[in-house]
Amino acid sequence: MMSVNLVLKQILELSKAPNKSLGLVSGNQSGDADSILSAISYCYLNFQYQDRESIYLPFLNFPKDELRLRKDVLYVFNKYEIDQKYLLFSDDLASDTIKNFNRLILVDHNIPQGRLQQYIDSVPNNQLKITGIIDHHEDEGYHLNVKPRIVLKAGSCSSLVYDYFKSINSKASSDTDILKILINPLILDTFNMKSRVEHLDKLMFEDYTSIIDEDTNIIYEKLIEAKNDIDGLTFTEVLNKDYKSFESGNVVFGIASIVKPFGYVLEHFTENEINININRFTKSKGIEFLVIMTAFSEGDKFRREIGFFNNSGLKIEEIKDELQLEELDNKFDSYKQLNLSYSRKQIAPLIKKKVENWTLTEQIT
Ligand SMILES: [Mn+2]
Repeated sequence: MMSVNLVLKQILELSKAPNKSLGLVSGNQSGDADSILSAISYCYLNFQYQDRESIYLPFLNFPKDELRLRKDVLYVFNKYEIDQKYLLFSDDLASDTIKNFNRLILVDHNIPQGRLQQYIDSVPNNQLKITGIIDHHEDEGYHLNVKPRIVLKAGSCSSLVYDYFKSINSKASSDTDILKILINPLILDTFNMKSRVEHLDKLMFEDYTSIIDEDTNIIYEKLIEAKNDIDGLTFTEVLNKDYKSFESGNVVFGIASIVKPFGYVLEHFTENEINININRFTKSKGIEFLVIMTAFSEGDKFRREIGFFNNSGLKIEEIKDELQLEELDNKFDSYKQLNLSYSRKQIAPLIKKKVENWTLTEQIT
């Protein structure tokens, strides 16, 4: 067993002792590799290099049975023998265990999201207070006095987590076991250090590769292969794999990111199947409309597409030029997105601005 798993096990056991000061480290609701591995790394690094008295458990903000959709994360878990039984999931919010936690660190987002947010808003007298934030998304400007509060541009949030602990205790930088895990979200999020790479990511990459004796091209290939594997998933599972909802004024909408082009989706699922599942999905998520973004490679070219579903009122014309949209030849309201620099991080705020003044009447018509 690798030491990361041993530490996770030990942390979970310690959390059951009475009178412990307990904290959760939560990744964002999409629950991608960056979120999950940043949360795990935070808990591990805190225990090993900062403070054994305050116990932090990794919290994955989605139901446990949806972990199987993240095949890249499962690949890392298998490779380094990380056992999911030492992690908490959104299902645990309903249990008594969570009631004993009073501190919440957000990684890979800076305001609570999804089920965790619902828990905080709806459970009376819950003691969970946000005490720290480490994130690389747009700063929403809340919880300004928490410590740490690191919201910086970086290709991967995991770089910020590692850098934070390294600055507290330089011994962290010779911990091969955690570095082997941290290199995965970094090379996934930066497409093997080819895109969205910031200065800090470069420094972290140097640290990792100075002690990891593995070809990073091969690590990347294996991760992408696992991540892009959607065989055996239903269309709803494909949507759930990397999904986020956003709120703006009266409107809640969702954006699902998928790793295959619309052409592939239409080869694998019938039009009817897609329509029925999208209707169910939008109802179950309580959203007004759904945006599906696709990102994939064609030969050595990176491509993006975007589609709008149940978009009662969102005017594509208003965003068409900025995103450089070109209509795709299928029955859906879907486009090639020639402006490749816009990922979900930029598109969500753009759509939020367009829908923030919607009134109820406009939503209905
Ligand atoms: Mn991230």
